[in-house]
Amino acid sequence: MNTFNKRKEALLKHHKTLITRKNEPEPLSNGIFNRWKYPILTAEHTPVFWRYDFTEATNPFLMERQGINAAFNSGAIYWKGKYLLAVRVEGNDRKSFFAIAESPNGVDNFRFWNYPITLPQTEEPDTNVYDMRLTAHEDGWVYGLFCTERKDKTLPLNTSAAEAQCGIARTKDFLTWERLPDLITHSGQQRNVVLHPEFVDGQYALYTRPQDGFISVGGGGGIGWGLTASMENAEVTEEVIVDQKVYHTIKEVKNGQGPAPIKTPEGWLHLAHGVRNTAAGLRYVLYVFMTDLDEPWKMTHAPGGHFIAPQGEERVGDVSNVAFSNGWIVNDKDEVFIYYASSDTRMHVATSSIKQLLDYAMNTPEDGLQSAKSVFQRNKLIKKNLSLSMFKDVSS
Ligand code: M1P
Repeated sequence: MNTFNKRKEALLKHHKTLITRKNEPEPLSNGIFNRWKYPILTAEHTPVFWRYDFTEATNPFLMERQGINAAFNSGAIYWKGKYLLAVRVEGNDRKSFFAIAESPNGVDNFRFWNYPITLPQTEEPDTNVYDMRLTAHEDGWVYGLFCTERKDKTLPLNTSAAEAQCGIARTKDFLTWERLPDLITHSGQQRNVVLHPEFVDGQYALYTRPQDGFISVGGGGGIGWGLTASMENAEVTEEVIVDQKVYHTIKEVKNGQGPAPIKTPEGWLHLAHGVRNTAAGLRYVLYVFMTDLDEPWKMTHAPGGHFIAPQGEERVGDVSNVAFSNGWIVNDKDEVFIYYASSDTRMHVATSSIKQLLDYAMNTPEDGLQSAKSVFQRNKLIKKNLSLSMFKDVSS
């Protein structure tokens, strides 16, 4: 067998082994969610025919002609009994695009559809697109809201100056997408915009993230809320802040809504990311909060601290120390599949249930904002536990 054929066989075998690998829950959970052992998607999970030219005459060394760098921040939806992710796939050229990967059980065997999503352009082409949030809206469409990034033309000499806005597309089959005009808001830039699944006062409702600059939210920030009469020419004229950034918390620098919230009998359950600064750079963690069923812009529960933080190998990647989520799924058994990416590199899943998440959201103490209050909260727990017979041998 020649080198080309040997390499071909090895590549196909490796890929098949990877994408069919059975996943398993980590043996010990924190009772809130179960992490699963293997990343569910990586760059290596993308089809080999996206990366290699398999014609020997044009690629005698069987080189990877168009490499993929990462597969991360994925929108998610439960669709006709399948778990679908709208994955942010990033090529070696640093351009992201969206591709659908589907799994029969939500935890392994994710397969990319043959072609990535061909996203129609507006009059002003996107330089880069990423982080699609999928919302099955009660109007009958599935909307994909994402960040569209373009060069900041006001700073022509600064080759890093960019502008982020919210791009909007919609579909009924995930194959054909209708592109709508970008969202207009009266904030400088927007990222992490998410469509609420229901009409509110007869209007579409959006979670926003007003920001002054491309990376820094500046004096703005927080998870905002605004209404628009139509998604065909979406415009939010007024944003109120649902959840603001707060000094010396996990969301001190900025925060952003994760996926669309889940409706529960107790209120809307939200997943979000919070960012703080450290000597080693920014640290992104996930947190949970709840808002009122009738007034989803009003916070009702705010469990303190992080819900998921990057751990172990998750801590390292292209942008290290990042946990980010823009997709979760509730199936017909009220099981919740939390899809999160680590360090802008790969996708993971953690599983939970509506009951567990509500218990967590409603019974975790809020951030007391002071060390002394944290000690007070912890002492309450310790005292309660030490009154149990199981701890009778613990010396004081
Ligand atoms: O690199 C970490 C994340 O940074 C951005 O999130 P935010 O706008 O909240 O800072 C996004 O670019 C996101 O894709 C990325 O994971």
